[in-house]
Amino acid sequence: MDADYLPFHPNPAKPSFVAPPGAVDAHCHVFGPAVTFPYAAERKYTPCDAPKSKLVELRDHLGFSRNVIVQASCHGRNNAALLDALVSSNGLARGVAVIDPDISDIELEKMDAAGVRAVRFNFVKRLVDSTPKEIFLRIADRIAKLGWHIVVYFEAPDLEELVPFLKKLPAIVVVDHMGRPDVLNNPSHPDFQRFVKLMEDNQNFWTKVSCPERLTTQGPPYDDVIPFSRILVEMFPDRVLWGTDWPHPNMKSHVPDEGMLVDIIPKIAKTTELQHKLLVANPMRLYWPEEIAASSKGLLP
Ligand code: 0GY
Repeated sequence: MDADYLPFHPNPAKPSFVAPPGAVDAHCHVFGPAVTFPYAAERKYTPCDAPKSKLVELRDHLGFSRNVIVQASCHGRNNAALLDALVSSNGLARGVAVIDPDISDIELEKMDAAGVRAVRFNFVKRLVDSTPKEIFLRIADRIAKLGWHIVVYFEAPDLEELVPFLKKLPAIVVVDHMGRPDVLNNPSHPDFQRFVKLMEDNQNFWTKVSCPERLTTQGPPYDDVIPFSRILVEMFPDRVLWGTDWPHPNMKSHVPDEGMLVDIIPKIAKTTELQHKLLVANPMRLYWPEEIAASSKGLLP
């Protein structure tokens, strides 16, 4: 089965930036392999196989420790590849699943035991057919007792319409890729300012300062995206996450080098304190809170 976009980088650079110990890549995917985990019939693109073994190789190569693996639209609501990657991760990966509101309690508990900690609501029209908001609200209800959070993916022009719905969500809400600003506009543009205001007014909103490779219009090294990421890191230092977005589904303009993506981190988080929050403290609080609790009681080194 041929992928309909570029493959991931075969040989990414070793980054110059040394990530702090325990750094988390908080947005990445596993795809297939299709022979074991076939792609969804309703998918809008066919990805390149990107199995868990390759993700672990990349994590180690970049000097990171953990991954948050996000269910992508090409696997639909079948989370089998994600769950397989989580259970074989030795506790070093947590997951974001895509579920149906009628999923059984047993299924949900199995996902929780495997390491799922969130569900994803995808509003990007080129990726998914639209889901009625009532369905998303029912899903939010189903996950409440597990203490999971909600990851949302939308594009900047759609935010205005989504705000009333997003504000109803009774959990932490993590917005993928800074709400996908149009970086041809200045950060003072009303679309980006609407997103900043949402973060300012609602303490339960977090965001991933990720995906410069998708948002850029200039190409590597993505200098046109950096001001947007830096503003969010500096305004909301305790509510930002960072991820590679490996293996970069739907990239058609160029093949991102994850080593270069890591080297952008010190440009968007300028101090070691900001870097530690972005890469360690924040993702640990959201995805491995039990480890923080154990280490504060002296149960872990
Ligand atoms: C990403 C971005 C994309 C794809 C998906 O679920 C998906 O298929 O999220 C995209 O094409 O922008 O975060 O992987």
